[in-house]
Amino acid sequence: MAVHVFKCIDAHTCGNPVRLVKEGAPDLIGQTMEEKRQHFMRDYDWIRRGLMFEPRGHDMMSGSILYPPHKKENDVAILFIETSGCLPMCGHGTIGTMTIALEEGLIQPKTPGRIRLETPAGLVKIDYHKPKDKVEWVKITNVPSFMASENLKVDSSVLGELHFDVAYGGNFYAIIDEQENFSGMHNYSAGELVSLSQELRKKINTKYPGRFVHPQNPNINKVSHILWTGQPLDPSSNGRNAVFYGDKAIDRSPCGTGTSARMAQLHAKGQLSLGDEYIHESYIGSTFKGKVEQETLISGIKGIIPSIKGWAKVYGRNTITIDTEDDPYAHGFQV
Ligand code: PYC
Repeated sequence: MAVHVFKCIDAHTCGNPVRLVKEGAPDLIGQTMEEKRQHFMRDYDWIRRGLMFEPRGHDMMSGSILYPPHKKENDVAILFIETSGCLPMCGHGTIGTMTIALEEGLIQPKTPGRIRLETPAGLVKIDYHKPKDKVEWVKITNVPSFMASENLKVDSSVLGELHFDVAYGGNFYAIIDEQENFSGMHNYSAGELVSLSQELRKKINTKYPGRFVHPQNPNINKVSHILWTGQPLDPSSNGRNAVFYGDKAIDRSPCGTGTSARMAQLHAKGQLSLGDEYIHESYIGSTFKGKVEQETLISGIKGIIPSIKGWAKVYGRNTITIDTEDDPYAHGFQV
């Protein structure tokens, strides 16, 4: 078959896109969502590229596919498909997908107001508020998050030497705080941060090979995102960030896994305690409310269970075709 049809519902979470593929996705083999993620990446990555990259998507596009849960006590499982690949976990993607699924009646949670969601990174518990037909907010209780390495150094050909920490919040983040050679993300355009990040991510993974490996999932084994911090627009927020992901994207949302990594970093440095809230602003000023829900150990490493609360708006329905015989850009492109 040459013409593949995908029925999608589009939304944005605090400004960042989420395209849920409702029909047309492949059946996957695996006993867990991580095994299914591996199967998708091996055999069906063209679907991700076709739906996320230009001409059907764009540099910031991000999406998801829902699957039945693997354990009977859970409600649903999710695969993230993004310009950056199939992320183990995506916070804005989860908030957007749960909002779409609830508003469109695609899932019927066993306990109204709660969802047990299987992600490739592990079980994520969701609370949501849907007073009528619209979901007002979604709160994710995320996977265990932890500081992986502190005070590392990398040379930027533009900024000079930079100090950074690496923390995990569902993906590994190099967190670059304000310092002598970096005056904060609020002083840089998104384009500047993208080109700085492209160089730094490569250099960090080359300089520290094998250093950032999840203790329970060796498939998660490199810095995939750069989180630049800066001064919030609203003085009542606790921080602001620009998260670089994929090859060219700066998250328009405050980034769920990035906020989790940021809270784990601040907790490890003694700057955030159990029960503390953390209001995190995005590059465009939208906010997530984070909280340190629990202190925990991940294979002996001290960490936290963070939660992230945010909102999403559904805005479109798309029937997208990918004609793999007739369309030279069936599998998308990046410039
Ligand atoms: O919200 O976790 C997130 C995320 C990751 C990449 C883009 N957004």
